[in-house]
Amino acid sequence: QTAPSFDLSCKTFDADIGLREDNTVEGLKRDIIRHVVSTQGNDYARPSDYNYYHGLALAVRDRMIIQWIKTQRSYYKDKAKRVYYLSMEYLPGKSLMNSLHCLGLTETAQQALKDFGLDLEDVAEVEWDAGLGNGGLGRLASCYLDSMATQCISGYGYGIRYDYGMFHQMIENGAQVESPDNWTKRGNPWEFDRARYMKPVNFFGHVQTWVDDQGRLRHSWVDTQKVLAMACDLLVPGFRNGQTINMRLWAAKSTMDFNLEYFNTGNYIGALEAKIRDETISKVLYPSDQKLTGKVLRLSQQYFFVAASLEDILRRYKKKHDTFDMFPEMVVIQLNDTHPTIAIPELMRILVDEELLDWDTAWDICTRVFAYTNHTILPEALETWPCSLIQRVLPRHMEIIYEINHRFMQWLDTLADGHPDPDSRKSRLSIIQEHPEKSVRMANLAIVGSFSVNGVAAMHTEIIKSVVFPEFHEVFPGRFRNITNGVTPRRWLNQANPGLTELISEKIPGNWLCYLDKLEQLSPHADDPEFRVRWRKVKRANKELLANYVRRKIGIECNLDAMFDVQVKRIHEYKRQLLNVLHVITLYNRIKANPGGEFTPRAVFFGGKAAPSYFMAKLIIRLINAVADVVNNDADMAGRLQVIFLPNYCVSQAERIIPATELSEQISTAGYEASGTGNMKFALNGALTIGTLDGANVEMLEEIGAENMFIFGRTADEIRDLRRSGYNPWHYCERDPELKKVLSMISRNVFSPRDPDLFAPITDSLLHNGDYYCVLADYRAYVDCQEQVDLVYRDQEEWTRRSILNTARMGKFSSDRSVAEYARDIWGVEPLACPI
Ligand code: IMP
Ligand code: B1N
Repeated sequence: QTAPSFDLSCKTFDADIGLREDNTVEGLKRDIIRHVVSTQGNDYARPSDYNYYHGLALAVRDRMIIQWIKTQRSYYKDKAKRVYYLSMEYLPGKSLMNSLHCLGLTETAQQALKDFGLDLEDVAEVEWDAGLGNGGLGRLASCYLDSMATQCISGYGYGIRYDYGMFHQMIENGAQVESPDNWTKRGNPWEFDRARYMKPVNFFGHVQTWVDDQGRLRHSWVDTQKVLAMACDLLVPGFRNGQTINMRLWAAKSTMDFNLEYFNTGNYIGALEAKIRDETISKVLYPSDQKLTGKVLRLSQQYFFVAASLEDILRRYKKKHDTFDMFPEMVVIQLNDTHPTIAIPELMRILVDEELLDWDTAWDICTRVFAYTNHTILPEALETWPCSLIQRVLPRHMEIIYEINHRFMQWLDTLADGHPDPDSRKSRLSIIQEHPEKSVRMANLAIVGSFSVNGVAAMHTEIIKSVVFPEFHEVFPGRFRNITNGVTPRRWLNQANPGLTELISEKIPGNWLCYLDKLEQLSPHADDPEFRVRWRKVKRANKELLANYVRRKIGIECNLDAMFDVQVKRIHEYKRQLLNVLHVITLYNRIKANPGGEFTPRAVFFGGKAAPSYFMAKLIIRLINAVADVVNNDADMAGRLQVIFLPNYCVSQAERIIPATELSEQISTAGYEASGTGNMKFALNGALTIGTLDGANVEMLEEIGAENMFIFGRTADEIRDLRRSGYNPWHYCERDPELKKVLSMISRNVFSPRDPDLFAPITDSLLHNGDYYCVLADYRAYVDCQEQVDLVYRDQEEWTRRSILNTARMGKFSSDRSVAEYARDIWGVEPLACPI
């Protein structure tokens, strides 16, 4: 191996900060070796890929921290308004390649590792995904941080540094098995622990009311139990713009370490037990997406990160301000769903109890600082917390919530809008719900306490305004708005699909990755047969890469000539993986019935995790694998139909799957998928979509055009009408022999020969329990639409033409556009002047 050489001639010196950056291959090599040897204590003659990964990551971080310092300083110099994004979840995935791309160091790193006899791709593979989120909501937060950094918006992400992220999924005998994701067990080179930012967070205790010597009524929260919040900073680089913003995650640390008394009383073991209990707060991410139960630990997590973040936000503000007059001009806090809503009473508590502002002034400040994003209308996902629970864990907050509600109810009384039944309206809008258990409705609290409420796609926002919160929309006109979600093209095109990026760059000059509307310039090339050939070649190469991965991971050989038909996302009844399975069985039956016939070959991929306690979702995984077993082992299917369940769907796996996909399945029951963001990633990478008129599919249709998408099924209104008029799934089954056959095969244990009735809960839910998500009602439309897909796929020229047009028309769905809309319409911030 090459010994590092020391070429001093190419150093740049940053006088301002006094740090040196050496971005030559030799400079990077020297830093890698330094970190492999000095930081990690290895003999650099025998390090592993992991050691090199770690060394390179630290060398990259060295460079990012310089940008970070400059960026943070510039906020102070420019007196920038700060945007705080509060989210319980983030899904950054792997950081190495993204950081290299952002810093413009990819080729340098490639060469540096090559000189050490290593391949950058292999080394990058070693990194463990940071999976601190469940799915779309967490990944959206990460895309938004990327766009804030890239567009020079003075943003910060705040969240929780879970020790265990999203569980690792394995499939054993067709069933999901979870194992803990100890993502930092080998260390995390990307983070800085800020042991000096240890903030105590209070829990339990009680409220003392007293009158101070100026005659003011005061409230003190006393006899609390304290847990310390330690800041861990993860750097988020912008794309080649010299900016790096901060994601600050809080880790719980016990105060016991600092409290010698506990040990001196002789209860050494007891004291350590208490320490472990305190530190469980940031131990693990709740793995249930969209269904929450009133668990003390979950509420504690929410308050823990909110309290620490708010204290940090106030500390930063107070550096430059003596009063709170300017607070709403300098600070805006975006609540990522209701999970951080306890921030509203917490800010009131600080302003009223600690800063001694009067209630009205404090409330005025609060309601000019908070903005709330709603991500779901599923009733089971709308958070409520029993008052008794809040009373116990956060007694002062419970009082404040009652006071907020009391004043809100009084304010409703002042509305002279001639409402026919103002009392029943009050009970619907109340922050407190009385039945079945007295509870706090977090969405109501978030709406009342924010100046802006936004949905995440046009259709979702309309549903919020007209179906879920119509009366709030009436009493707060102008508070509701839409910001359609987006995805970062840096990760989801440049990083995930270098082949396609290169091809696009040949046709579109300049920095189109940061101005994604420019993709429109591809449109004319859709008619160029030569370009189409090259477009297809890229897709084929990506399919090969995915096929190699599948072979490595699960030993299945994919048919490269088959259409790669993909549904990867959380397993949920409303997302209707079942509908897809019913189609697969239908294809199976058609091929069996006509073994000599001509069929468009398909490889149907599924991937996604089920919440560990979600029985139906786990059973759907078993059904997919059971069907795969039958299909993949039937000689008649060879070269025609394959079913592949890819275990452990996560961000880095998505980066492999999406570029290889030809058909993207976005088939949720209309009205239930708030937006979807996977839908955008697929179309951006040239997949054609089969989908319902749901979430952002509707806006994709507007951009891409109906002739270039496969839209089927009932609309949200039609679903509502169908239910209202008494939907009977039986009729659909009885009237449709193909459907009937598919369902009876499941019932007759064709897919569960050794486990009779295994799938009875599925057929029961479809046939006997009302088929809530209308799978059977949309079956025929879906199967017919899939026939259209097959036909078009046989015409590869036409398919490719549409594929190019899909990519060309996805410009709107860059998270840069979303973030620019948040900045303009909600945050009231302008992008800072970028240094580069
Ligand atoms: P914070 O904003 O206090 O969290 O500090 C983040 C970083 O910003 C610090 O590590 C400094 O690099 C920089 N910084 C903090 N305070 C100031 C200031 O008053 N002027 C300029 N830069 C600052
Ligand atoms: O948020 C995404 C949307 O694109 C998806 O359509 C939506 O389903 C998703 C509780 C959630 N909504 N709600 C959640 C996640 C975790 C949790 O504990 C709810 N996730 C979504 C981004 O807007």
